[in-house]
Amino acid sequence: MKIIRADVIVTCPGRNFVTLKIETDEGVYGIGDATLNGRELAVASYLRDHVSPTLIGRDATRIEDIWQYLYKGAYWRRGPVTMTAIAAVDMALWDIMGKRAGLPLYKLLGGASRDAVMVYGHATGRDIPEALDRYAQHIEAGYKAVRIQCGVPNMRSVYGVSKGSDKYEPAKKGIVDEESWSSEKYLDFIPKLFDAVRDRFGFETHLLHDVHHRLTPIEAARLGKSVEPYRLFWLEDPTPAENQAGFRLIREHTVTPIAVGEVFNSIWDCKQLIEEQLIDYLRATLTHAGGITHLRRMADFASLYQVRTGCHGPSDLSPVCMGAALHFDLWVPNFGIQEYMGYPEAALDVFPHAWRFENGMMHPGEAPGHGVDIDEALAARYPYEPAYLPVARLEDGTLWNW
Ligand code: CS2
Ligand code: MG
Repeated sequence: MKIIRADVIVTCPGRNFVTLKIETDEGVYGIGDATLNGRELAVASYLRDHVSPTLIGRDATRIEDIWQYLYKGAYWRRGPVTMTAIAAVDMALWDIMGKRAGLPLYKLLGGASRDAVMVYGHATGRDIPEALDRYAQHIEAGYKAVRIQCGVPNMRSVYGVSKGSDKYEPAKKGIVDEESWSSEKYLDFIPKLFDAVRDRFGFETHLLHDVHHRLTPIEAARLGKSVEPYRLFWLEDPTPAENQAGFRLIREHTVTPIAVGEVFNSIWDCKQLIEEQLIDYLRATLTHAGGITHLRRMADFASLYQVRTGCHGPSDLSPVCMGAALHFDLWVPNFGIQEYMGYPEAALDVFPHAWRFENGMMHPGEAPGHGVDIDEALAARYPYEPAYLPVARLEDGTLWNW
């Protein structure tokens, strides 16, 4: 089964997505997500100019060999652009393999380890009352787990909170927004938010929160300790993880579970965090961590240390990634939870999909491959629109972690 084409489709149905479509001489094709929020065209070029030409004529069933070729053959290993491009190829090849075998992807991986996949949604509010109302809406929709993010008094803007009533979308079209940040104001406020959640809703639902890289290790330790009474499912990205050893300080002070890894793109980004059990959930997902072939190695390594998966799943990873990730989630033995933020209607139209949401759980469906397709004619009606993630500055103007 030879690869005869490998084309990149860039489309913007509500937001930008990059998709790789690989076609074979047996008429079977597969697609993979190559979306890197704010740097979409870098991955599109990496694929078009450097990867696709090397795929033509290769055996599409040699998934592992192609992965090794693209990883080692590039010489310049790792990094988000490279690993997102490799992930798109990998996802497309697994999709082809499933279609060729007439099997859903999860069966190729080893079959279902559970009946369905628990997901968490995003409740956001400009203040506590609004955030609690959104939390209530998620409970009514059947979610068993909800992430809550809230505006902080006397801070102009905060991660995870839309300025209007529309769904939160971090990338702003045409500009790099500048947000201001105060760790002091945040640290004083957040325990009040969780107290309000538990006071109104009790402990029936899993409560999650994303710090989004904003604290120093000792501040993260302080926050984790201060919120222990609220029994979070996880505190996410409490501090930037380049210094994996920094998480020892957090672990010394708190039993609040820690989730890290949406920005990771290889096992090397988290090897120490896992083997020293400095985290509880690994947030890496298929699109930015080298696809099925690499993420399952990361998950297997994590399982040795009782670290569970918690795949990243915002609206800036395409429905293709969501579909493939749900197959991965259904199979992976050390599953934790899957993020599901939902998509603009236009995106769901461009990407017909077999996955379904019901009562707080999702299932990838039984379609061969990953069960997601792309309507290329419809995709062409949504041209790319330059959009960038914000930056954050401390109130004195210091450039900070967004
Ligand atoms: C966030 C992401 O979902 C999350 O946990 O950290 O929404 C992140 O801000 C975006 O993926 C950045 O593009
Ligand atoms: Mg996050």
